[in-house]
Amino acid sequence: MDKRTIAMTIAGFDPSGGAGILNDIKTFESLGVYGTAVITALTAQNVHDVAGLLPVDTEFIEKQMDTVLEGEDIGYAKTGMLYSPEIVKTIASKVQEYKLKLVVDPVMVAGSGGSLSKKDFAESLKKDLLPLAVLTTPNIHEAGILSGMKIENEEDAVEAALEIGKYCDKVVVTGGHLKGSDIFYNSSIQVFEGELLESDNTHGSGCTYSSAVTAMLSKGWDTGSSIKFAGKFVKESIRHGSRGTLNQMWKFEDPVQFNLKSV
Ligand code: PXL
Repeated sequence: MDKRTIAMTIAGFDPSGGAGILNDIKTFESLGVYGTAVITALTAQNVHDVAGLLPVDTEFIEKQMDTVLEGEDIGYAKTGMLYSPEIVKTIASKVQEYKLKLVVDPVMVAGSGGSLSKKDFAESLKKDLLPLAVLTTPNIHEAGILSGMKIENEEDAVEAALEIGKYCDKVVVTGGHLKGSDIFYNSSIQVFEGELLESDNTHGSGCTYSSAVTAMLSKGWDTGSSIKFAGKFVKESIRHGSRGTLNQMWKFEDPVQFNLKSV
């Protein structure tokens, strides 16, 4: 049997299991990708509240990356919660050192509304990390902050994607908070129509989305197909979930078949 593709998530730890690194690993695993995980911060939280946050010191983040990357051949990595400009800069230097192909999920706030980032974080992402990334996956709140624009409809989301596209090669503004369509910028704009689900079951949906895109890219899919697939995958995991997108994911009989059938 061929060895499975290995990907890396660089993100925060949500002990309630719904978001962050645990979500990323479950998503990778369910799509047949072996996940490695570098932790940037511990949090104490549940779906209602972020009660505590403890960033990992940057030297120890470097040590985690060096130790894993010296031993494994890893092409794609994704970032989630990076918390501070110092952590952003640390990751940027390691991405260059190891020539990682990077997907940036610009996490700033938890689904519960609790902050997961420090002052000046968005500026640092734009300056230091987005220029190194192959793709960034903001929701409309994150796209609003990164673009400095107010996003109220799909036309606004297109403008924001174009603005963020000045910093990052490819951008997808995810549609979960608009009418459900994903706005993809890749030198020109494409709109991937989606349906909007009414659900409280969305804790971790951004993590599931960005991890699913990263998993498919690391399996060799092109970016357009990977984001179309991730859109469908996240909707199914919201539909089938409870208390978070991934709780029921293991009910999919055959994730590999799911992925072939659904794109
Ligand atoms: O969904 C964004 C997110 C990312 N990373 C961590 C989180 C959350 C949301 O709660 O806790 C660690």
